[in-house]
Amino acid sequence: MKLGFGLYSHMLNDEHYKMARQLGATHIVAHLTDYFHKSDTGSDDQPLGTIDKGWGIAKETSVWSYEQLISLKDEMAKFDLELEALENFSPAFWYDILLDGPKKKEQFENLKILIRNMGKAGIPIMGYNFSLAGVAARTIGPYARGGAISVGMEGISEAVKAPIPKGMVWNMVYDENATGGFLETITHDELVNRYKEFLSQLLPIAEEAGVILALHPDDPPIKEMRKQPRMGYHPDHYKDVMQFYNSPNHRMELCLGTLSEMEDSNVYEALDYFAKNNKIGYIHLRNVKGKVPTYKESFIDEGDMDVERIMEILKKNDFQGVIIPDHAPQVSTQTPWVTGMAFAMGYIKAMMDSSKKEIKAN
Ligand SMILES: [Mn+2]
Repeated sequence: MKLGFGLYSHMLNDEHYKMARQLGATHIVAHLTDYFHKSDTGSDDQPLGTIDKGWGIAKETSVWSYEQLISLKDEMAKFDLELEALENFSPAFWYDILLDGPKKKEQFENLKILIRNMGKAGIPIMGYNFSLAGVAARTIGPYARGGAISVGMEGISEAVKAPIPKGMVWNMVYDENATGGFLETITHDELVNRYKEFLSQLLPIAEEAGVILALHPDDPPIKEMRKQPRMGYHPDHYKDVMQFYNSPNHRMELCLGTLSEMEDSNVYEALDYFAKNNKIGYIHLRNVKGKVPTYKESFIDEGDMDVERIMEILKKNDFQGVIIPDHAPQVSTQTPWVTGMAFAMGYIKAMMDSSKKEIKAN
């Protein structure tokens, strides 16, 4: 296993590459689309999206080019960092794939170009979340140790039930001028059909290009969010989803915090299953207390999940992929996000290093 670090698009620069390397990362997961309001929490370095009217505007007009990707990869290579994955398509690239709209065909062709560009640039994994509502309706508060600010859910709030306005998908606005009210509610079967079409269009290309498509589970994992179905809200649902198109290039962007939030879930059993069946693209690791609809994100060492046990399972299954810390509570300093992430990195690195040591009997 390898330690990575996720960087948001405004952090894709030398300063943050140095930071990631100094904190022990050898690999980077890069977001090329930012999806948050910096002002959310009064902290300039805190990428936490909590505003239900949307996290921002999807501005990209064309998919990321080979030149753009290779220069990104080369830039971080100067700091001994490998670009392991891109996380999230810009909603502007694929809103009509998610919504079954008129530009679907054109958008599939563009995503194919993107996957081929990634293959050519040698970027192994594309992470995404096939979801209409995306991450939504979380609350924010002093939930973690010592009153550190983190996110969570406090029951089924009005925000959970608020329908999605037209012109928005996956918590981002792709058309500022859209009118006509709200997205129509679709059935779970309809969502599954859209995802199956996505797989049948893109997986053959991904296989050819040597790129892994990695699906993030819906977060928060509840049956219905903003009047739209979720692909799944239990680890077993995602075992089935992986079988929609069983290919070594179809895997999970396995978010252990999300699995832990799921009702009646056993995160260890699920992790063992996905690891054993080679269904992990890369891992998001964070800790959490409680399960939906009432849970709080915690520091990595204080939640429900035993990180040492996570490492044992990964070691037993000889997991060779990358683990990145997911979100972390903010620590009260000048740089709340950086400090929170640095704490998570240190803890994960120690657990990882210790799991790699052979235990010798006397
Ligand atoms: Mn995650």
